[in-house]
Amino acid sequence: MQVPQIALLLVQLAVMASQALEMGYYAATCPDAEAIVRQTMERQHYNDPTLAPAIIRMLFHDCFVRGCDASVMIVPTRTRSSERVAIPNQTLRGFNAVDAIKRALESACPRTVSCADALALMARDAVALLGGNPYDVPLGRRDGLQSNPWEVDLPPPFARLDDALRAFAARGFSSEETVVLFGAHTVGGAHCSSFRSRLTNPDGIMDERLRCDMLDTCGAADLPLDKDPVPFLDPDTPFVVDNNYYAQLMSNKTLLQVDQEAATHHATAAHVAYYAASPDAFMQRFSEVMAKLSNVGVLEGDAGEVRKVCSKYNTD
Ligand code: HEM
Ligand SMILES: *[C@@H]1O[C@H](CO)[C@@H](O)[C@H](O)[C@H]1NC(C)=O
Ligand SMILES: CC(=O)N[C@H]1CO[C@H](CO)[C@@H](O)[C@@H]1O
Repeated sequence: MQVPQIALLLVQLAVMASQALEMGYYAATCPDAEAIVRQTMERQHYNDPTLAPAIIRMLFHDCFVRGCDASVMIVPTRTRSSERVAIPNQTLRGFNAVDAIKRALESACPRTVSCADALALMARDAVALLGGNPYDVPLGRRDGLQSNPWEVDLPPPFARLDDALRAFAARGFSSEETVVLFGAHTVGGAHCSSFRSRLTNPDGIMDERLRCDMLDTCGAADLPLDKDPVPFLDPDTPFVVDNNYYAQLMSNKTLLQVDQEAATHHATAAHVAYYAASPDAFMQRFSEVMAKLSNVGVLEGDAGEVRKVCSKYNTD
């Protein structure tokens, strides 16, 4: 190879490297970024323990649609719709916490830390605040310039597991990794609307005692979202990342239909049984797969922008 070609190759490699997510990405431009996120998350967590689960879910909804680019945060305007108009968004929470953290980041280092990086860090801190294992989050994500309701193709709670597994495979997740991510349902709650049909039309699987309890809590009739009760997904330890979820699946005591199917499906049953029996393995894999989730389809380098306010593009 001729010298100029080698030089060109080296330049290309350097460009590629500079565009990959990296640890310490803000070391020079915003050295306190991670500490600011962590401290704000801690403060908010002590006021409202339901925030951390909501942030973990927000990361999932962001990363599965157009990649982890903060597209989930855009508020629709009169002239432009956004992902937040789509059905699954309607139970997302935690946007105020994102705004508060972004304000703190902006006052320390204006126009530097992307909303996508802020959410990835918030989710990591949420996992730790709920007792999960810490994990590294390489940074350098950019915020997207698109957010379209018609692109929100998240599986619904009554999806067939095969369809859900396909949706996860399309983003690079194996069946095992999908089972591990489902373990996030060891924290937080679900509106009755996401499982009421299992109460009123018994599927013969849901534990009868749980079904009767939930029928008491939820009622048989549909309610508007703001009136609909939100039982915990894991009522024993709703704010602890642990492997309880898998034992609940195996004893038919889980709320969401798609989760329940994982206990018996040929591609997932063995993983469910393994994680039900192996708490340490679950804790470790959960953090690893959350880290992987945080990197799905990220924008890097000069792509997109660094939003000033997470709910709006910098220019309309
Ligand atoms: C097939 C895949 C999935 C389906 C169908 C699904 C569905 C749901 C539904 C219906 C709820 C209740 C929302 C509400 O009514 O407020 C929920 C809650 C939740 N989901 Fe999932 N989910 C899936 C995968 C995931 C993944 C991969 C994660 C994260 C890694 C996740 C994290 C959460 C968390 C933490 C909550 C509790 C949220 C809160 O307390 O506000 N879910 N999910
Ligand atoms: C769960 O439900 C299935 C299907 O009805 C049944 O075969 C199984 O025995 C149940 N398991 C437990 C632990 O109740
Ligand atoms: C949390 C959130 O932004 N929810 C929105 C989801 O979409 C509906 C319908 O457009 C809005 O009314 C909600 O505000």
